[in-house]
Amino acid sequence: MNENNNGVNRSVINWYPGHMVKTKREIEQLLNLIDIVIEIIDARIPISSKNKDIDTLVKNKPRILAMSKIDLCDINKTLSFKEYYENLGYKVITVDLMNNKNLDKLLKAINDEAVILNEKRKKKGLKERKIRVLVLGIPNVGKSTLINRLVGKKATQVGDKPGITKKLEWIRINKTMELLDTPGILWPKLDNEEIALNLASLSSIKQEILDIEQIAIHIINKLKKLYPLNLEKRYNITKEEDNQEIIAKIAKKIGAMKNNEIDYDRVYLCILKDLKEGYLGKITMDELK
Ligand SMILES: Nc1nc2c(ncn2[C@@H]2O[C@H](COP(=O)(O)OP(=O)(O)OP(=O)(O)O)[C@@H](O)[C@H]2O)c(=O)[nH]1
Ligand SMILES: [Mg+2]
Repeated sequence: MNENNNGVNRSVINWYPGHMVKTKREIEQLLNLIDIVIEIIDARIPISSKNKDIDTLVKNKPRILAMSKIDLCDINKTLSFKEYYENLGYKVITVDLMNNKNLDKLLKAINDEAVILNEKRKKKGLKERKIRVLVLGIPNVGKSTLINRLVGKKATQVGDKPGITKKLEWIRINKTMELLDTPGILWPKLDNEEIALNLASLSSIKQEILDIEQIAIHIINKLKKLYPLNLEKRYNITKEEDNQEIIAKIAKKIGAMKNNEIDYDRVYLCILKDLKEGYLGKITMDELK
């Protein structure tokens, strides 16, 4: 069993799905229609889920950085990351899209931009028009969920796996606002193993791209380092135990045994599910240096 994260096969994660290339090209072509960009990152991995290519893509359009899933993150760390991004010049809003938390702040920020836009139009003698908002981010961060929340019904498909949204789609929110939903986009080379494993741990890349054992061990190692008490609480194991022992204990606890042998895949899947669904506590996997 691999106890560290060095075993990720670089050639496997050196990948770039064709639809992401297409999406980026289509966004570039539409950019002059856009008034404001909402970039969404996952508050549990605020560094790993930030696609730096988006800076180049959206140039100097007004931008809001939304940190999603704050119902699942370590909120004190999230506040430090919020400050970190604010110091870099971003307007940051943290949101919980399950409980509609801070959606009002997001709406206000968009409306403020709409006022500026229409004042400029008025001065030029032009009629008021709807503000056009581009929603961007890596897969599975909640772009479509955000749009559904703002529109107040299921206007676009969502799901807990990457790649649910397949094409660009305009959605009218109300008389004054339209949002463009987009497929998640990543960068061409996932060459940072830590980041790749974080993304796989939280389903922003397909789990199958990496080895499930490595993802599960990565999660255990993270918890040992950052949240040992959560590990103890969920599985009754301590950070001193080695990973082989830990896997065996979890297997026993959840009954993942086949002919007296550990059903490893079931254990690994259980660890991933527990992390994603919050049974391992409210966690933030990235650290501020
Ligand atoms: N707990 C929690 N879950 C969320 C939140 N926002 C989104 N989700 C869940 O995250 C999953 C992904 O949401 P989507 O809206 O489909 O994500 P997306 O960014 O559109 O993903 P792609 O279309 O694949 O790029 C869904 O299962 C949502 O229910 C949130 O704030 N909190
Ligand atoms: Mg989507």
